[in-house]
Amino acid sequence: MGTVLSSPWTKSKGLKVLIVGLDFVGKTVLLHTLPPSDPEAAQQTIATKGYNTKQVTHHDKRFMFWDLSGCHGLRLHWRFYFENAHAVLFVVDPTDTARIAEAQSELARLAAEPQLANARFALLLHKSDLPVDERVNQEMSAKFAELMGSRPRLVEHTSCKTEQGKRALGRVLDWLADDLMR
Ligand SMILES: Nc1nc2c(ncn2[C@@H]2O[C@H](COP(=O)(O)OP(=O)(O)O)[C@@H](O)[C@H]2O)c(=O)[nH]1
Ligand SMILES: [Mg+2]
Repeated sequence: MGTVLSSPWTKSKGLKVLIVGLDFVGKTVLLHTLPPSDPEAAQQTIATKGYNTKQVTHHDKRFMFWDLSGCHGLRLHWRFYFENAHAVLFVVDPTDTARIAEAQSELARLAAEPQLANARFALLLHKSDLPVDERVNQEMSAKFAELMGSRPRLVEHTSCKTEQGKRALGRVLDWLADDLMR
């Protein structure tokens, strides 16, 4: 942890936070919704082929968010971004029930990744504005808890379309910033 916080890269760009998950779960829209939000960019997302970044300052703490492509063939490239990652936001679309098992297996891969052993993980049950089978959320959260063990973790029901969902996104930023104040 000390090495991540004190690295020259972190000092110049802000703490590195990865936004990952399957494709089409809403990662890029979420990135553009982080403050200062860019509603126009959030409306025009196309499938991400590489990555998008955004610098965010929250409670005087600087972060660099990396939205990595979730397309199947590109998920193996996530590992090129693991180094010095302070946190991982794992985004799930719980309405996409056919791909929950696939999401869980990607999450398991990340949880077992030695380079992310010191990273804190948040599970974002996204698109919370849509009707969802609460059992899917519960199953995903239980799997997340099991994979994380004693690691610091957070679960939030986020959405880019409702104030409630955006407040949940704000709590994710609080959680990231609070960790640094200790
Ligand atoms: N209902 C709903 N749709 C969303 C939300 N966030 C993103 N989307 C939609 O999900 C789709 C995929 O979004 P995108 O950000 O490109 O997904 P990515 O592939 O994970 O980067 C788009 O049609 C978005 O408008 C949300 O909070 N609620
Ligand atoms: Mg994208």
